[in-house]
Amino acid sequence: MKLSELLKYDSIVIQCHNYPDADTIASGYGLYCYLTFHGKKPRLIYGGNKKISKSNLLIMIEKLGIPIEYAEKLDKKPELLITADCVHGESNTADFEAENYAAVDHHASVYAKSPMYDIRPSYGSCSSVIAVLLNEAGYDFNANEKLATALYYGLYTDTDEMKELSHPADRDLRDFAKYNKAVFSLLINSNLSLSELRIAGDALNRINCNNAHHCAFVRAEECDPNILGFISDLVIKVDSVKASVVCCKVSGGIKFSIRSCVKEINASELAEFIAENIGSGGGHCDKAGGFINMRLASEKYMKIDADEPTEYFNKRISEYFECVDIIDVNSYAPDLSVMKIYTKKMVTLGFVKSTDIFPAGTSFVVRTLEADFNVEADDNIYIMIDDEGNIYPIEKEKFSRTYSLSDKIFKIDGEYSPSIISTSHGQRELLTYAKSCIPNTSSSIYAVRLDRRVKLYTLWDKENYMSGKPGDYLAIRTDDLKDMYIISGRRFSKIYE
Ligand SMILES: [Mn+2]
Repeated sequence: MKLSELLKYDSIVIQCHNYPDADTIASGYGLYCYLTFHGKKPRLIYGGNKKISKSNLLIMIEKLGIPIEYAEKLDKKPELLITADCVHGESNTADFEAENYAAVDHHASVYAKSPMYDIRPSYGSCSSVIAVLLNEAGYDFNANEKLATALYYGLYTDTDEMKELSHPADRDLRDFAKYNKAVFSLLINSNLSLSELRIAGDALNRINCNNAHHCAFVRAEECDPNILGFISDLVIKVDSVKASVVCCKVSGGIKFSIRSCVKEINASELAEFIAENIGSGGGHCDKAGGFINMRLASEKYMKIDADEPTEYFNKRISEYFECVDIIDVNSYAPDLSVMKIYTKKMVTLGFVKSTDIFPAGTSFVVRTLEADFNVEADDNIYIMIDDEGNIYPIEKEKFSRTYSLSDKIFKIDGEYSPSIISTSHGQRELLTYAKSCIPNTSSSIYAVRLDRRVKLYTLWDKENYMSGKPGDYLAIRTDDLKDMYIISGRRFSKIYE
């Protein structure tokens, strides 16, 4: 969605979710600032049966001058109702009638069907979605320090103090928001109330550790989700605990936080697995978080009790550990008789000579959907870019051997175009420097479709495994049977034949 689409309406109401948190307030405020800048007079409201009382939120509203109001009903049906960090129809969103509905959110929802809905479940916070939309609309949120502080704090609280950032847009907001440090420091030191500390204490008394997998599970009573990370960080320090999952009910569903301290358990993967089909999850290999949407769960006929979801979590955690094959290329003998040979299609790729961006010796970061990579500019180092925006470095000599220049246009068909970040020049698009190339010869692989989850330890990375899900492919290069990798089902059909 483009924010400018909202400007054709005059009577506009922006709605935050019930029991507002910092992320919904910041997101609503971002929309409010954009619309007022364009001469509109929107109202910023929230409903539900409880007014904001948490001290950090009261400070946020006061210090940042956020004109949010509590509304039980609307006197007049607005032309447009925009929900921020929630969607009309969800149980955490008070039901206000409007002629048209729009939404900006980062929670998977069954109600995501209108063209004016922009829902991005891979983002760690709705504030990051708003930051992207504002930038695209040419509105510089950093010119408004209060708004920049609100968005930064929204991201901070929704990603457990920036530990569960899942999308490059989250990292962009973390790195580039020009927030007020004094206000931010006041906010982060008013996050917990005494009653929440007691909830954490009670939850810790109920800790349940699965001895076979060394995975601890803790359920906290309904509370502000910022308590989850606090509990997880304590639990993971226990000697017999290798991974911890902590959850609590929030309005509309269940939020959870995961920690892992061993390479065999990838927290982000476990979060995705727990929320598969009924919500969203993600983060890093050691820290991750997720959300289960109760409406989605009931639509999929999953019986989960939001007040006592222990049974569901225990079942999912056991499945995560038990229904998986572990493959280590060093000891694995593939059965080639069940695999077929496929050839790679001749796709156009992009490449950038690193010294075309910066003088040799300069360090910079390349940010992609997957991760941030450190690169040092060097005449010998090229950066390859594939059609989905993934990058990898390659030496000049290997590049010349494998690829030929092409005059075809190279495009990225993905949700984030990689960027380069340096202390001296800030952030720029990597694509502005890219040229096109195609592989010299087409390579072939053996491949088989997976019907179980797989953890694959490859030749080139002994620390981290590649995860495969049913529907993905296990691939082996025909010229090197030790070179195995996993390709997603979608990508496989795109690049192999
Ligand atoms: Mn949020």
